Amino acid sequence: MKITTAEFALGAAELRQLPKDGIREIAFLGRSNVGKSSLINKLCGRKSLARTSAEPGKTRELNYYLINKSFYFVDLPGYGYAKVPEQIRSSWGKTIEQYLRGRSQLSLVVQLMDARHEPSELDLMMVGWLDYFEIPFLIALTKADKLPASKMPRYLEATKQVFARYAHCTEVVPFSSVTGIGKTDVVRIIGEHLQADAVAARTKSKVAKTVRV
Ligand SMILES: Nc1nc2c(ncn2[C@@H]2O[C@H](COP(=O)(O)OP(=O)(O)OP(=O)(O)O)[C@@H](O)[C@H]2O)c(=O)[nH]1
Ligand SMILES: [Mg+2]
Repeated sequence: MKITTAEFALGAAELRQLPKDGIREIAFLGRSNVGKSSLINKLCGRKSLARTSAEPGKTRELNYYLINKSFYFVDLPGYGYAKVPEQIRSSWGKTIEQYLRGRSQLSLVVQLMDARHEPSELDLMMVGWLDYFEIPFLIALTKADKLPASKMPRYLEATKQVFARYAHCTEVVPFSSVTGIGKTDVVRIIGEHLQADAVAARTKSKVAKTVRV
């Protein structure tokens, strides 16, 4: 798959504002400032499609981008930003949880983690939760440009081992929105998921027709 077009579609503060068009979605999840918006921009080859900032907590809505006029990228609000008041934090949590659990058109979650640090407790909670609810996810290790290249192979091996126990973790990919490392892999994996979903949907509709006859 190649990403040829990307356009902002809408920003939703509440779930009732989400699109009702049934188009497939790829959601980007991770703590505040981990690089979600930068990763979306890099995948789309655009500098400022998704707003990025050195100040954490920038993305506060679920921001939808229509890709190739056929599926959405959903930039989710980051979690774990301490300066956000507790009340808002818990309502964000609820919104994200409801979105992830209830969104039938969700095809894949791209879970971002900082390549320089061990996964945080919140990261591991999130991943365990995705796995429990059988939501397929890909792990993108962001800011990989800040990790010395000589350390990368061993680090990647160790990280893959940590996540091997999650049945719904498809792959672990180092990523950098500065150098573009990992871009081809992430786009390929997303394309494969969308393809598999399309095949599953066709099979389902054939079965439904057969049953009806
Ligand atoms: N060196 C380096 N910096 C990065 C990379 N990705 C993001 N950054 C920087 O990290 C900061 C946060 O990036 P964002 O893309 O805004 O992060 P976010 O996850 O969308 O943050 P929130 O919207 O607050 O949840 C910015 O200063 C980016 O320039 C990367 O791959 N390498
Ligand atoms: Mg953002």
